[in-house]
Amino acid sequence: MLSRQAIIKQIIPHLQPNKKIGKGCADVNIALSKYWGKRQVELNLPTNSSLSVSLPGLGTQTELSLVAGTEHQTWLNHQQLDTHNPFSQRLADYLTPFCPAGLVFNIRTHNTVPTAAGLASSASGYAALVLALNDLFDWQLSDQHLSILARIGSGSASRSIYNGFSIWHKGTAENGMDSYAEHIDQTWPALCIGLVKVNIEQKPIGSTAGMQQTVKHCDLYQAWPNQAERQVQQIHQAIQQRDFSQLGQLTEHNALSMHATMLATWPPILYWQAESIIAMQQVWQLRHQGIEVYFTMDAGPNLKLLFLEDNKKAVETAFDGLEIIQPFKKSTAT
Ligand code: 2P0
Repeated sequence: MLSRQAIIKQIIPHLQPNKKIGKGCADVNIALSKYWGKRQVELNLPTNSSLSVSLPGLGTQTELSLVAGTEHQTWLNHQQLDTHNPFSQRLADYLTPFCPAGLVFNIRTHNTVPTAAGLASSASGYAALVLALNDLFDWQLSDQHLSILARIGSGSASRSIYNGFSIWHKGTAENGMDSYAEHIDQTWPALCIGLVKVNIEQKPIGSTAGMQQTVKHCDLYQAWPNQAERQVQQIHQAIQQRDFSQLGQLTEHNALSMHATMLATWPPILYWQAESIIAMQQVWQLRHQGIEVYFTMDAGPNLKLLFLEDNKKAVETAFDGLEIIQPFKKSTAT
């Protein structure tokens, strides 16, 4: 099996910094067709391709520098983290192969993702980190290579190298060199994403462990990779044709199918809360009334709604305190 270190060595040309501080920033992304399951854990190689849209303004900004020392130093949102903190340890493990001998990284990272929004910051976090490394060392890597390095940090980060829509090809190679995301050259100014914040408490199980459990202990999981692969293609087509009904239906079906595999694993995994189900029923009720709105959900209880600008008022009225983002419109805040 190939190690992370071996792959990183293949991609990066050298370890001589070109400047004092390297900077990177990246947005979070919402998968419209989800990544759920790894065929190889060390390199985060997925069992299926996935497709996402990024949320401008919600993400991570990271600055990196090299200093003399023995342990990397991490600041998250202006607070220095203990080196034993799980966040700093995961970061340190990731960064070690990029570190010239005798030096350590000073990492200052700032999340602009409101924690209450239930959005995964590992996607924007590892993408911003890779962009900061590329800047610090002036490697001038291709987008594909940047995406591979981000994927090794966190699978969904492979998609956060880009703005807008992106597709992460699962690839088949053992070394994962064909498992990277690519930008989809399409915009959709009327597309709205609404963030329904149900609960911000700790998840019952992290997504990395949740995926592993589902792959190992769920008979229904066998059907998932084929369905996901098909839906990635169908969603891509719906985006190209600006067919919102297709996009919404496929996205909601994809999310519910992923959650069905979690429920059918043992012990079961359920990220939903009672309020999540109430929100789903509200969505279905709105559709019944002729307002086209769909939802998707990730490894948490919050819903992300999809609708078009024409229905913004109606959806806002139905969901109190909804945060709305229009990924392809210049001014996204509402
Ligand atoms: C996704 N999720 O496609 C799916 C849908 C959650 C549900 O990617 O282990 O943090 O770091 O590769 O990327 C969350 O998992 O997992 C995720 P790792 P990651 O967005």
